[in-house]
Amino acid sequence: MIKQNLADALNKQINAELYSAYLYLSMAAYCENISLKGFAHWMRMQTKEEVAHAMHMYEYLAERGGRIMLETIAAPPTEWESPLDMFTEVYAHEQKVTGLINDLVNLAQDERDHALYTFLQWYVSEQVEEEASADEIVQQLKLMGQDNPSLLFMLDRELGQRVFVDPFANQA
Ligand code: OFO
Repeated sequence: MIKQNLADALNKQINAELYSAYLYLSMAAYCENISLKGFAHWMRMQTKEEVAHAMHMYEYLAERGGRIMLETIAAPPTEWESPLDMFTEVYAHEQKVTGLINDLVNLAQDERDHALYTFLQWYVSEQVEEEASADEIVQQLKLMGQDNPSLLFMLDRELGQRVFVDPFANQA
């Protein structure tokens, strides 16, 4: 059975992953409103991914005999100045989540919970990808500059192609 302080920390992270889902869904809604349907699609796929991250932790905590405690999910912001402003926030948010995952890994190590430590390694690698994909889009938007509707339209089409692949599909 998992120690109580580790169960508490995992519950907090489940909440953080669900907040990420809520934040990205709010960003999707903003993009719908400014007619960037491809950006909105990308954000909805990201929302699904965050829910998958939360559910994977939920299932793990249940498997380890921990009590799952769902708490209030904070309200996300609803407006951004531009797609660049929004993706800059995505990047900053993912850096913050990386910090939270690293804190969890440190705690698992301190408590000598090797199973949890191993479980968390997937999230450590995932955060590298999460940061890289957000940063790539920030850089594209910066290169494009302000007031370049045709390039923005092209990026919107590209982001609209994103396909959600359940990262845990092959796990029971
Ligand atoms: Fe769950 O990786 Fe983003 O927040």
